[in-house]
Amino acid sequence: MILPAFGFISEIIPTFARKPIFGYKMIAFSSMAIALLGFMVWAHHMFTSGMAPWLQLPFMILTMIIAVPTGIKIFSWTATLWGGKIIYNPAMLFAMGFLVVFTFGGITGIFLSAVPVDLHLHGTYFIPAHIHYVLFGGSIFGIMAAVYYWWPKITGRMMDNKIGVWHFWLTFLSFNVTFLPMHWLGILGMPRRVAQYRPEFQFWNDVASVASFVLAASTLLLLYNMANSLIRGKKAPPNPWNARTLEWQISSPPPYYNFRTIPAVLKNPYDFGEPLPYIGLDPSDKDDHHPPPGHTPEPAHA
Ligand code: HEM
Ligand code: HEM
Ligand SMILES: [Cu+2]
Repeated sequence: MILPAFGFISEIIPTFARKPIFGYKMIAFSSMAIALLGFMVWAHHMFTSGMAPWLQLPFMILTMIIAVPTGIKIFSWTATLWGGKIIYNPAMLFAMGFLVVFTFGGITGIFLSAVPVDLHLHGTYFIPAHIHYVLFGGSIFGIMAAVYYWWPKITGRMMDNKIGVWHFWLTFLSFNVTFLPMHWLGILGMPRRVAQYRPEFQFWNDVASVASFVLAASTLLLLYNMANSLIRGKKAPPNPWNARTLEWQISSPPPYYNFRTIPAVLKNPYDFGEPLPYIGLDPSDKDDHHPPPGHTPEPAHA
């Protein structure tokens, strides 16, 4: 569930930091390593189920090892941001929010991979806390970033930037107020999947409950933004973000046959700052769906 989000983030961060992605090969290699290692960690969900203790050890170590390729990606994305000319639009905000909350969820995952710690935390609210930091803060934040990024390409319409920024901040803040307290409720021993809890857990449950309604409601801003964009959104240019990958070198939405002639790719997709143009089109191709290559040197702020 997280691998597609990793792909979105690797596309979006270089575009809005206006920088080549840091460590392209290591990012690609670490995705393969995570995909492979992902098949070898399942028993970390069964540490308390009575499995043979000698079997716990390899699964504990394999689970800890998966944090290495994950860490390589996190550091590469952060290094891509470093010194970049960052454009804070909704797609980029969700991508950067992803970095913060997903990293947090990955770290609690490492806590849980340690068998002695898991014996204490399994079955408590620490698990829903981890779940939501990786699944909501990871997969869902990644999807949100991707929706804002590729929406103009898919629909041919722009979304409203201001509503998107509000959507991000409301989601990001209420997300943390909802799910952060679950960590300490869990450490104190509040069980998951039980509706009744001890009176000392009341306060943080109330806080989380109130924030959860704000979190759910913040999604209405996205739905409104989408509907509004479809009905009266500005027409999207071919390449509103000045991205360098191929899908942006064609009209929004792309014509049925995509490129009429096969474009010649002359440079790498993430080489921001390199002289344009970077794709060559057959000059005999008079299809006006294509933007002139290298036409827009200034980054878009919307
Ligand atoms: C560094 C990365 C990660 C590590 C080391 C890790 C480790 C763990 C461990 C050890 C557990 C079992 C806790 C228990 O039940 O006692 C757990 C639970 C869980 N993890 Fe992760 N995790 C990581 C990333 C992820 C990601 C990326 C996702 C999904 C996008 C995810 C989703 C879940 C879910 C849904 C559960 C709870 C399943 C359930 O009992 O309902 N984790 N994680
Ligand atoms: C407003 C948003 C959300 C709220 C308030 C919320 C709240 C909760 C709570 C309180 C639990 C624990 C229930 C219990 O153990 O008693 C839970 C479980 C869970 N949530 Fe969420 N959640 C939200 C969104 C999501 C999303 C977007 C995902 C996945 C992408 C997700 C995945 C899960 C999973 C896998 C469980 C474990 C279910 C189980 O115990 O069998 N949640 N959620
Ligand atoms: Cu797992």
